[in-house]
Amino acid sequence: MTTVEDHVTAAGGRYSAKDMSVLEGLEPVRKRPGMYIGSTGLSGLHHLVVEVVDNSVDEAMAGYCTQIDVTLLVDGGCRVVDNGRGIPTDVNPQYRLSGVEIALTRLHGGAKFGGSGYKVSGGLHGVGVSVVNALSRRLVVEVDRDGSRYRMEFVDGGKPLGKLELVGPSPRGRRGTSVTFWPDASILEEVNFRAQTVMERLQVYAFLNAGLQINFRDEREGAPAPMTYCYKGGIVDFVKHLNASKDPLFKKVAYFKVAEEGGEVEVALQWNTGYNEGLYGFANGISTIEGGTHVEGLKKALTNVVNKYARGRGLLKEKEENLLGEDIREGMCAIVSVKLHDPQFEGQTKAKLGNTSIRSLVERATNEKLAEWLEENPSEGKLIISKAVQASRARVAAREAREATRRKSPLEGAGMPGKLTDCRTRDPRAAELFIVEGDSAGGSAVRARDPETQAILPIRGKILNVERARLDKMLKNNEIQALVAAIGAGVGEEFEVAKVRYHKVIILADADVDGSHIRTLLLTLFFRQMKPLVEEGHVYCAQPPLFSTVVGKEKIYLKDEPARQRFLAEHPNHKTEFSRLKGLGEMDWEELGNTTMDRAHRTLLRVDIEQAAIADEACSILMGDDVEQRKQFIIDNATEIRFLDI
Ligand code: 0RA
Repeated sequence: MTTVEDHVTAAGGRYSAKDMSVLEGLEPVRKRPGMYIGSTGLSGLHHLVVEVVDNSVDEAMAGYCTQIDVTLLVDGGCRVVDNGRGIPTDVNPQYRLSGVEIALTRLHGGAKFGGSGYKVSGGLHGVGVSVVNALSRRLVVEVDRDGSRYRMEFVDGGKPLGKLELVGPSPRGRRGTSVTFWPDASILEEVNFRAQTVMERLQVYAFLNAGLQINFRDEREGAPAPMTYCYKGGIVDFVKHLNASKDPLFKKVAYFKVAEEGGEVEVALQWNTGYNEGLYGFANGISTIEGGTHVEGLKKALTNVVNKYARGRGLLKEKEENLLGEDIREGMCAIVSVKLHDPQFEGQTKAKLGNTSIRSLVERATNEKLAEWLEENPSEGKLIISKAVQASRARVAAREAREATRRKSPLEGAGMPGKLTDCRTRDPRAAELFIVEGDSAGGSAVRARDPETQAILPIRGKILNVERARLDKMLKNNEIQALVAAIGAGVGEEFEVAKVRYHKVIILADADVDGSHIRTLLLTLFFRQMKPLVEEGHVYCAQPPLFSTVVGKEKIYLKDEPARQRFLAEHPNHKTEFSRLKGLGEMDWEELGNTTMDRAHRTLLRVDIEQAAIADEACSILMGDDVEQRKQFIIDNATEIRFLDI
C-alpha cells in the first residue's frame, strides 16, 4: 500500500532526490527486455504504458493526483500527464544527479520484477519509468514543481541529451509530471499501440481508484473517440458496470472496506440471474487473474456467512445440506481489491497473490461486514439464497449429465469421438488439436496435417451458445461432447488442465463473419468452462491468409492488410492483382497446410486474458441475451473486434 508516510524520509523531511537509492544503469533492460516487461511483443509494448501510468496512479493513491491524461500521438508516441507532486528535481549530492535523471536512468533499488514483468514491489515510486526509457528511442519528461517547469530529453534507450533544464515558469498553478515516449522498434517487435488495450487498462485503473479521472485521447488516424474514465463509486461502479451486460438479481451492491495496519481490503458484490461466476481480484491495482489469498479468503468467508444466514433465517432446513461455495457464487459478480506492502506474486504468470496475512484480513472483514449487510438487506438475502438453492439442484443434474458423457466417451484412447482424426504422439507438449469449421475444410486439414503431432476435429455449424445455458444442457450438445472428450481434461468445475491431451488447441475458422462467430462461441466455451486452458496459454487462433498474389511463378500469401501494404512497399513494381481469399474452402489442402498449419510458415495468435473482468464483460455482451447492447458493442469495436485480448 502506498501511504503518505511512505514518501516521508526517516529524517522526517520531504522526499527528495537524495532518498532515491540507486542501483544500476539501463543496459540490463535493453539486454533482457523480457525480464522487465514480460515480452517484446504487443503485451510488452502496452506494459510500457502501464509502467508510466502506474507511477501517476501511485501519486493518486497517495492522495496527490486527481487527473491523468493519456494520449497516443500521431507520430507513434505516447504521452502520460498527471497533476501529482512532480518527480523531484533537486540534485542528489551523492550521485550528483537530479531526481528526474535518477528516476529515468537508473533501475531503482526497490524494484523487482517477476517473470511476467509485473512489478512485485507495488507502489514504489520511480520504478518503471526508467525501464520505459531504456526501451524508447526517445523520451521527453517535463516536471512542474514549485512554480517552475523543468525538462529533460533522452534518446536511444535512455541517453540524456544534456541535463535537467529549467525551461521557465509553470503554467498558472500547474503541478505534475509529463512523460512522452516513443518505443524503440529495434528492440520491440511491435510499436503500434492498440487503443482498445490501453483503454481497457485505463478503465480498470479508474474503477480501482474511486474519483480519479483518467482521460484518454488517440490522435492517430481512424482512432476511437476520446474517453474519460472517472467513477465516484469505485469498485461498486465496476460491479454495476460488469453486471449491466447481464440481468442483475437486485439493484443494490454489497460493499465494504476495512483498513488495518497490515493492509486494506475493499469488496463489492452483486448477483445476476446468469450462471457464471465472476470473481476478480486485484492487489495494489494489479489484476491477479490466477487468484490468490485475497480471493480464497473471500470465497471461504462468503460460503460461511451465507450458510449461517440461510440457517438463521430458516431458509435452509435443519436436515438440508449446506450450500456449496460454487452454488452461492453462481451468477455472482465480485471485485476484491487489496492494498498491501510488499505483495508476493506467484504462479505461472506471476498473477497469483501469495501473502497469507491478506487471506485472514479478507476473511475476517467479509465474515463481519457481509453478515451485517445481509441482516440489513433481507429481501436481497432471500434472493441470494433462493438462487443458490436452485444452483445446488442444477449441480446435481449437471453431475448426472457429466457422468453420462463420460460413460459414452471415456477420456482415454478408444473413447475418442468418431470425428476426431488424432495425432500419433501421446506427448501433450508436442500435440496440437485443430478445431476446424466444417467437414470439407476438415478434410483438407486432415490431408495437410503432420500426422505425428497434429490432430483434427471438424465441427459442424454453430456450436451451442454456452453463455445462455447451464452445464447440464451444454453437455447434451454433440459438438461440445466431442470437444470435451478430445481435449480430455473434463469440463466446468472438474476441468483439470494437467490432463489436457494437446498443449495447443487451435481454432481454425474463416476470416469472415461466420468464422468470427464460431471463434467467439468456442472462446466463450473455453473461457467459461475450461478457463485454465485459456489462462495457461493453450488456446490459439490460426490465421489463414487474407490475400494471395503471384511473383514470377511463385504464389505468395499475405496474412492481412498491413502485410499487403508492407509487400507493396517492398515490391514497388508489383503489378499483379491480389486475390482476396474468402475462406478456408478456397484453398486446396496444400495451400492450407503451407500457409496456416505448417509450423515453419504459419502465425498463430495466442489467446490471453489480461483483464479477466473485461474479457468476461465482452463475453456476456457478445453472447448474452441483450441484442441492442451487442449491436452497440460491435459498432463501438468495429474497427478492431478484439475478444479476450487476442
Ligand atoms: C519520487 C518521489 C515523489 C514523487 C515521484 C517520484 C513521482 C514520480 C512520478 C512519475 C510519474 N508521475 C510521477 N509523480 C511523482 C515525491 C515527491 C515529493 O515528496 O514532493
